[in-house]
Amino acid sequence: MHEKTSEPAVASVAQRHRPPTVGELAEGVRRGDRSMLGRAITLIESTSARHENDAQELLQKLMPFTGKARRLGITGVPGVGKSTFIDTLGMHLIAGGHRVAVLAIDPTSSRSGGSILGDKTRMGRLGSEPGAFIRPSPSGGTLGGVARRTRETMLLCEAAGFDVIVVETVGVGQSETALRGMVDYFLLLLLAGAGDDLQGIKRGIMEMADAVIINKADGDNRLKAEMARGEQAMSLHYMAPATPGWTPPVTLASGLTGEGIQECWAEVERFYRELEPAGGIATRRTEQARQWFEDLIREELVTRFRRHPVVQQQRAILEEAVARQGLTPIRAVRALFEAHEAALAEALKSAPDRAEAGSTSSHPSSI
Ligand SMILES: Nc1nc2c(ncn2[C@@H]2O[C@H](COP(=O)(O)OP(=O)(O)OP(=O)(O)O)[C@@H](O)[C@H]2O)c(=O)[nH]1
Ligand SMILES: [Mg+2]
Repeated sequence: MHEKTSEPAVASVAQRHRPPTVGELAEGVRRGDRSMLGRAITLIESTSARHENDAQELLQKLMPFTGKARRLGITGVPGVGKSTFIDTLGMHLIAGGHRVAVLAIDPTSSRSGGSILGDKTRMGRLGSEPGAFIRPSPSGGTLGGVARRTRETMLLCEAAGFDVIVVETVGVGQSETALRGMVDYFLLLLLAGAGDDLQGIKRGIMEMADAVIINKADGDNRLKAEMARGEQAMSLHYMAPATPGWTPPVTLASGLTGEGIQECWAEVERFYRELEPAGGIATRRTEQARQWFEDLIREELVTRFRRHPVVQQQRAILEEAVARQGLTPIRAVRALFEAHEAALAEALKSAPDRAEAGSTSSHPSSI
């Protein structure tokens, strides 16, 4: 008797203290449980190699439930009003019955104050909506790493039933190129009268945009914004469109007053309406997945190569030879690869199963 009553209590205590299994996480995400989604993202973001298998198993389980969201990217220089814009757009979408997830790519972790705090305060309204989910990117890490986790986080959010994913990034470096590679529709926010150079907006970023929005078109800024619209439309006119068959609209908006936000969303809807039937979105996503695969191969190759003990040892010697003994870098690189290949061949001979020495899985505790 006594044992029977105490057993469930023990089990529930144990359950409370152990982390959820991959299966439980997958189930929780599918239910749209935001706290389970948060934990799932934390697992994906973990840089510890021992979490990697679980993270990938979780993703694999959830893959069939991904792909149904509208994927939007928003970029623009710091302070252009991205977060405020997303807050207002998000509220508009929630009112229309959508579920919105907002993510951020921020490889510039050293920015004082960090955009994490800023985004918390500037997406205040959206942040307290049950139909919304806001997740800043982890600070630090390489752009490739941050972008990879953002991409995987996006998939988790889709599996959790969010039907609009908005990713924000600061348009000052390479992060907007990474973002372009993971969204369907790419929005560039500009300020009127700041001058293209001042805004740090390069022609390359303009060329990636599916829509250009002159933001903060309120109060005294309105007239200037009208003029800027004409100028931007003119410069876009001479560029190849980012999406074949789609002419990027240039519109005015204010995240503060909400003016132009509805029109902006109407353009997004028109984009899908026009492109989806002809397979334009599917083609873009297939190409993005191919590119992602390609990027991961490159990343994995570099990581494995650099981590190999023979490479590490030989590299130091060869570096010295290049610096002090006039060895040409090309010959040094060849010597390094030959040493690596010889080590792999040797390992294969002595233990065929462990020929992958230096790989993530065979050295789980090495990072
Ligand atoms: N007048 C006006 N001010 C705005 C508007 N949108 C944002 N602001 C102000 O501009 C400042 C920056 O806004 P954010 O939304 O944080 O800009 P952001 O582009 O997300 O900034 P970072 O994340 O730091 O790159 C804040 O002081 C906002 O109150 C707008 O539509 N009109
Ligand atoms: Mg912001």
